[in-house]
Amino acid sequence: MTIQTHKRTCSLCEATCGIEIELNPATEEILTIKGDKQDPFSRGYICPKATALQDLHNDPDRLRKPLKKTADGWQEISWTQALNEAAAGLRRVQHTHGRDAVGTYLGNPNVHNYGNLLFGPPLLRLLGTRNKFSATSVDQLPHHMTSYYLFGHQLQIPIPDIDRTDFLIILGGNPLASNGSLMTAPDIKNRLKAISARGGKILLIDPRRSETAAVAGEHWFIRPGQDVLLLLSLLHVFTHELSAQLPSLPDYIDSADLASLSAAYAPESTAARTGIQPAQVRELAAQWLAAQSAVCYGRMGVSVQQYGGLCQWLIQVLNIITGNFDRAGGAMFTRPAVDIVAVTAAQGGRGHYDRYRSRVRGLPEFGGELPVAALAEEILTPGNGQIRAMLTVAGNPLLSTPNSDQLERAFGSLEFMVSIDSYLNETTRHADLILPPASPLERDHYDIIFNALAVRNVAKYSPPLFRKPSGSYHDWEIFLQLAKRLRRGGLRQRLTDGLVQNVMGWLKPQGILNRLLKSGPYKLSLKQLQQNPQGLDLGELQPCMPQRLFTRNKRLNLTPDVFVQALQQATEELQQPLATGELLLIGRRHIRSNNSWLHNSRRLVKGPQRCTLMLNPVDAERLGIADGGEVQVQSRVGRRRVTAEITDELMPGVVSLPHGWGHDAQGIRMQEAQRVAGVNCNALTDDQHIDRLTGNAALNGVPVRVEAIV
Ligand SMILES: Nc1nc2c(c(=O)[nH]1)N[C@H]1C(S)=C(S)[C@@H](COP(=O)(O)OP(=O)(O)OC[C@H]3O[C@@H](n4cnc5c(=O)[nH]c(N)nc54)[C@H](O)[C@@H]3O)O[C@H]1N2
Ligand SMILES: Nc1nc2c(c(=O)[nH]1)N[C@H]1C(S)=C(S)[C@@H](COP(=O)(O)OP(=O)(O)OC[C@H]3O[C@@H](n4cnc5c(=O)[nH]c(N)nc54)[C@H](O)[C@@H]3O)O[C@H]1N2
Ligand code: SF4
Ligand SMILES: [Mo]
Repeated sequence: MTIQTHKRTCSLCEATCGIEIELNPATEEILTIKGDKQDPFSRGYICPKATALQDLHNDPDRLRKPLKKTADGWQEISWTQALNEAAAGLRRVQHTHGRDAVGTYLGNPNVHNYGNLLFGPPLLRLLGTRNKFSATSVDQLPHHMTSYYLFGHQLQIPIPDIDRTDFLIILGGNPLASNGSLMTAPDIKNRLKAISARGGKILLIDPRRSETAAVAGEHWFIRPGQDVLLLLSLLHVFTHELSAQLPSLPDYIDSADLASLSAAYAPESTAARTGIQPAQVRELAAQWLAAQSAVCYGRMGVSVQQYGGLCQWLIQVLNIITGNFDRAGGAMFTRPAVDIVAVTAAQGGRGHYDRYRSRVRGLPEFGGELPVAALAEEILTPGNGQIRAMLTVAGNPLLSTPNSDQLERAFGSLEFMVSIDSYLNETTRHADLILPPASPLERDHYDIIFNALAVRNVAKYSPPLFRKPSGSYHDWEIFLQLAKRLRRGGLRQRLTDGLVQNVMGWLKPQGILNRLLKSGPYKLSLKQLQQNPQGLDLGELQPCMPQRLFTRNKRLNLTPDVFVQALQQATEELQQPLATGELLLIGRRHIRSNNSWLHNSRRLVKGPQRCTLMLNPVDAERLGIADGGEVQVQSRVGRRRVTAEITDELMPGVVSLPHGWGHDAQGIRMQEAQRVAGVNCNALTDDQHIDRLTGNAALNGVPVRVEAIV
């Protein structure tokens, strides 16, 4: 048997590992999936999820044909019928109730699919609705807002230069499980170990002593949702006690009075809420300044909480005032081969905030999207602009966004819904039509976004492994087909849209990618990348300031009004003592799971049930809960039964449940996931518990009551 080897990038998470797939070309059977040792970035590393690419491809539950919901259940229909009916249904709702009557949700995998990134926006523009939602507002929205206001572009996100830093401070990230986020860094474990090996240090601050604690030299517990106070106390110590030691700021940076902003937050005044002692805060500040280089990195734990926006802003303020901005070992920017920041800046995509608000709760838009915590109420509340139809693409908001029981009611009440997805799952079961794209191994791959978030400048192109079956469509082709049917406006508008779509359809994603590469900073071409299937290393991150500031006045203002005002508004709340006796729910990720959609792979879900409620022995004893016992968890909005797992990994007063589980809905078609089921933790998270500044959901730090079930 001849064996064929195919090099590719794993598209499942942000780490972008190089893989080598061995297959029998005659039967198209995949024999092995291994790490590609020649990939200069991932150096042979992969995690157990990489093999799931094969499971996804072969999964009998993966949809191959469009499905239509009928009185007799789901029926396979032709693509022509499916596309016609999908477009007609969306158009009908918009015609009757106005453009905003169609809502859209774009899920996480869109960002891992460059065809979707390139062809999605024109489709959304055609729909012309303000009710656009995405996974951004259960995730990294505070980073975009910080980058927009500090650096002038929502995508100009500072990356911790972990390969060169001497001191890494991690707040609320668990890269050993997640493989890193907004920090594309394959083989993260060895990259982190290298910090200690060269005499550097890692401090992890997290309510859970997570997997990452094992490679960090030090771990401190912090009470969920209180990071903003720790950051303000650090700012206080720097500006009130160590100001003489702070380096002077470069000319292009404007800084208002940071000392007065943090005046009320001496470490003594915040310790009771954070659980971190004043001496620890001072020690951290001193070490931060003493380190040759240092960088603070905050991720899901601090982004997706009540003060996520303030946290991400303060983290960058601290990186900047300690002299660790735009320099080796600090917070730096990439210069990717497809310079997405520059390209979108030229097209007016720097971002914007609060140009309009959501209809019911008045939450601000960011970059043309509304916070997804407001989605259900926009569907359920009657009135002008009410959402009556949905289009979801590569998303499972019923498992991923807060207060899912309410969202379930909302989706159940829609007049029409279309989902572009490979599975009949918790969300798509509400659709009238499910349009499934070809398999991930049947398309080519380039990481437009994650190359821009990586700890080195890299570029790699993967051709498709398999030819897609005739008559099937990639997502981008589905978008084009829908767009063709949705074109409207005057004759001129229709002609322009038609022309754009024809050119795009003719170029295909590859053609557009080639042009983007050629116009990028390294003047690469698709051909060059094809000649280097293992990927190209384009070097370490380079200083680029102030040239790469996208602010209008080309200056970096450390204290934009929006943040200062949000801090002032939070003052009273931040100075109140905490409610006692309350348990706070936080999330958790596992290396063998990926958000809501890899649970149909047996090899990933096998073993003991991982969807457990972790709690500390002290709380377990107080509540009479036994390890492995059943408990009821209740929040303001929902209630679920789950198995308890007692562990001192968790800080007392904190409980943790992973998200993405709860595959027990009626009528879904994911055999393996249904067998494992688990519990939907977002039935407990609260759509009203948000970061008021950004509108991001606060999925961490949700107050819950836990009782043993006897
Ligand atoms: N409580 C709690 N909730 C959370 C989080 C948390 O930490 N705690 N994390 C949040 C975060 S960070 C995120 S990003 C979201 C993720 O939540 P979502 O945005 O809902 O994304 P996924 O759960 O990854 O759902 C992916 C869906 O896309 C489909 N899919 C996969 N690949 C493709 C493709 O190429 N094309 C198409 N058309 N479909 C595809 C899958 O079948 C699946 O239905 O969850 C959020 N929810
Ligand atoms: N295996 C796997 N990998 C993934 C994913 C996955 O589902 N599975 N999802 C991918 C996605 S979409 C994303 S966005 C990334 C996320 O990447 P990470 O942010 O690294 O992921 P989490 O594991 O959610 O880490 C959040 C950490 O914050 C802690 N935490 C919770 N609340 C607080 C708090 O209030 N303060 C502080 N300081 N810490 C807190 C939690 O205990 C947890 O350790 O992972 C990506 N990679
Ligand atoms: S860490 Fe795992 S899931 Fe993520 S890209 Fe690498 S192999 Fe794929
Ligand atoms: Mo995410």
